[in-house]
This record gives sequence, structure tokens and C-alpha cells, in this order.
Amino acid sequence: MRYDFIGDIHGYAGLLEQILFKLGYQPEGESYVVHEEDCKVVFLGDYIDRGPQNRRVIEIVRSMTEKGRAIALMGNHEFNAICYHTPASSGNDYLRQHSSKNTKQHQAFLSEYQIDSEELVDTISWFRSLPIWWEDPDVRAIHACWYEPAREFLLENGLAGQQGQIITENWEIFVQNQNSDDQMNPSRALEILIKGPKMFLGKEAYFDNQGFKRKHGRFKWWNASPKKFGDLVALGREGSDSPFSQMQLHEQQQYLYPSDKKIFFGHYAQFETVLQTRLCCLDLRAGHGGPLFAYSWSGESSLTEANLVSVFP
Ligand SMILES: [Mn+2]
Repeated sequence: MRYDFIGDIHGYAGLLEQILFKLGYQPEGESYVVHEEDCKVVFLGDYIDRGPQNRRVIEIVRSMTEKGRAIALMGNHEFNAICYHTPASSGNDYLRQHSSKNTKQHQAFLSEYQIDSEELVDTISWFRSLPIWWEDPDVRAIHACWYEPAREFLLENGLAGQQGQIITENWEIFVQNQNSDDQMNPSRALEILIKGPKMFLGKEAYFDNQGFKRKHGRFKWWNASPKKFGDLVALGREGSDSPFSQMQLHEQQQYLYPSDKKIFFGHYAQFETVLQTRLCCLDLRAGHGGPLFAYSWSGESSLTEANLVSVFP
């Protein structure tokens, strides 16, 4: 059995079609199928926002999933879209506020989908059906961070099923108490899994390329022995050479991935490939004009650069 893991696409359908073709998949109608048997794609989430062809990306990913040729995980952009288009129970707001910042981040998608259209409702309900994680006996995938306490919290509280699908209809619980950092709750659990564990940046705060101030970074849970601040936390810019404190290191170390099981993830918009024996990040900034990456895994116990596939814009 071969699994082809594909990183964050962000509306760049051209890159997606090129990488599928390079992996040996052939177009069939609106979708892609492969000629080789026993071969499946695992999409790591973040299909939308930023790029110009959100609809086409969704069409390909969704149709491959429905034909049983692919698994599509939920990324934080799909989660944000669900919240943006779901009214809050209070009546006059949405689970994700329609602030100028949130609207700007979602603009590429909004310009392709008519508000209140049947197509939008159907697309959002497909987003709601996407699993948060996926695993088979030897390999796993998640959008951002496989953190067992967060996963167990969702499972034990009946919020997610074993296959990673969200069970509850009440998405409001995933946006409540977002800033209670010390206790596990539904929103913190889901946030760790699809956005990654958060770190307060203090004086390292920066402005992202849309001009919004970022006060938090996301821990690089894959670095067992970080040397500088930029090894400890993912920022929307190249890594900082500043030192970090023992407290920051201690916090980062609690998220290290303890399992021998292979894990593929996306999300972190890395400037360089992150590839270790048992883990690989496939988000190399396709959403920011960078290349789209995939990894073709046929059961090898050590991941290797030779099995990376990439296409450049
Ligand atoms: Mn993401």
C-alpha cells in the first residue's frame, strides 16, 4: 500500500493538479484517479484561502475523497471557515467575527462563493465532516500537532470519534474559553491539533505579511534539541537567532512527539524541509508563493528525502 501525503494547498489548484500528475494520478472528469492499484492520497488540510482557485481545489479533493481515492483532513482554515459561516446562538454574531482582519484572511474564498448560496452551505457542511486526524497501523497524519492529551480529551468527552470526525453539532464549544491556557477544554484541544500549541511571543511579536500583529507563535514540537529561538517556535518569517528561556524550552519540550509511528503534517509554512526518520512537515509555503510538497510513502521505516515530490509556481 502506498500513501501520498499532500501539504497545504490554499487555493492553488494548478499546483495541486501538477503534483497529482507527477505522482501518477490521471484526470477523470472533474477528479483524479490513479492507474496503480492500492494507492491513496492523504490531504493534510488547508485547501482554501489565499490562492485564486478555492472552488477547483475543493472539487478535486472532495471528489477524490468521495471515490475512496483520498482522505481529506481538516485544516485550521476549514475550521475558521466553518466558524465564519456559522451564526452564534446569541443571534447577532458569528462563531468567527466578521472583523476586517478575519474577512481579509478569508477573502479569496469569499470572492468565489456567494453568501447564503446552496453551494456555500453544502461546502461548509463538507468541511464539518472532515476528520481531525487519520492513522493506520504504521502511519499517522494531522494538520498541525499530534498531541495525545488533546486527542484523548475530544474522544473521552464524546466530541470526536475514533476516526477523528467531530461528532457534536455544537461548534460553539470550540470557540469558548479560547484563552484559558492552563486547562484542557474543547477549544484548546482542537486548537492544539489543528493550529498547534501556542506560545506567547513577548518582544518577538511581529507583523505578518497582511500587516496584522502576531503576538503568538506555534511551538516546533518536532525539534528535540532547539539551539535558538527560531528552532523553538514557528513564526511567519525566517527564524530568529535570539536565545530562549528555560521556561520556554520546558514548555516546548512537553509537546515533543513521543511515538515511533510515522507522522505527516502541514500547517507550519516552513522555509526549509522538515524531515526526520519518523516525521515530515509538508507545508513549504504554497500559500505564500512557495512550492507544494508531497511525500510518497510505501511503508519504509525511515523517511527519506528521495520520496519527497514537489512542484514550484
Ligand atoms: Mn494551517
